[in-house]
Amino acid sequence: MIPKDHPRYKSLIRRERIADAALKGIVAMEGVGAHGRGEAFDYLIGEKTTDSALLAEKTAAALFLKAKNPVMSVNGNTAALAAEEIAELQRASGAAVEVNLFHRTEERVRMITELLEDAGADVLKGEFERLLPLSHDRALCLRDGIYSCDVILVPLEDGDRCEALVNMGKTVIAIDLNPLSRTAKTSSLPIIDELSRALANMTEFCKTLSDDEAEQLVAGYNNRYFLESAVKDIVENLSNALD
Ligand code: PTJ
Repeated sequence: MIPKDHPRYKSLIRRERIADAALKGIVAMEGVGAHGRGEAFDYLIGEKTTDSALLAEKTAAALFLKAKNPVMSVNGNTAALAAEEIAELQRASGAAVEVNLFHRTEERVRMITELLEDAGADVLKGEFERLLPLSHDRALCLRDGIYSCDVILVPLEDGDRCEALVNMGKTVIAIDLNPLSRTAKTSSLPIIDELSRALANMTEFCKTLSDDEAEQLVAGYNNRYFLESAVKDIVENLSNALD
């Protein structure tokens, strides 16, 4: 039992969720390691949403609102940590939700779909086809979902598919605490923030952004700015860490 007054309560709850979901097989064992890397970067960034990450989240909301076919791609870690936040963002943005896994088994797809549906999300179903130019199972997707979307949110992604999706002409929004990852670097818009914080902020912006504001944000964003700002924030945070 983690006491609510523990200074790192939220982080410990997230770790507990990942551990429980790994025991059930929802999170891949490799996902436990991926979570640890995320935790380390969150520590470096100060376990808070930076100003530039907030701007990235606002821009991501604008991209969702302006998209024709926005999709959220959900893996095991994302479902375990933020099924409710995914459902809320879906309600606020109208984006579709599709399960896409690196360590894919039909059993995991079923469990993750169930977890998302229990949280209130509407999950796309149908015949998964090998439609993405990749040699692993992340290639499997739905023709009317990820394959035909124009804007896609990829939380906690691996670099390969991110690059493939960008090469297919899609606008790819990544959520990844590591600004040095290939995913963050190759995405159209990197959100360098913790998953549940990022999703909650995107939902708020989807509810409040005006059409004009959304149009302006979509017209003028720059991947490099968000990467550089995150690295600067980490350096600054580290240089004050022992004060
Ligand atoms: O469920 P599956 O089978 O699709 O597998 C999912 C994992 C996460 C195992 C798979 O996509 C993977 O191996 O991912 P990577 O290449 O380890 O990348 C995950 C990235 O997410 C890393 O750069 C982490 O720093 C980052 N990350 C981890 N937890 C969080 C995070 N970023 C934001 N919020 C987090 N909570």
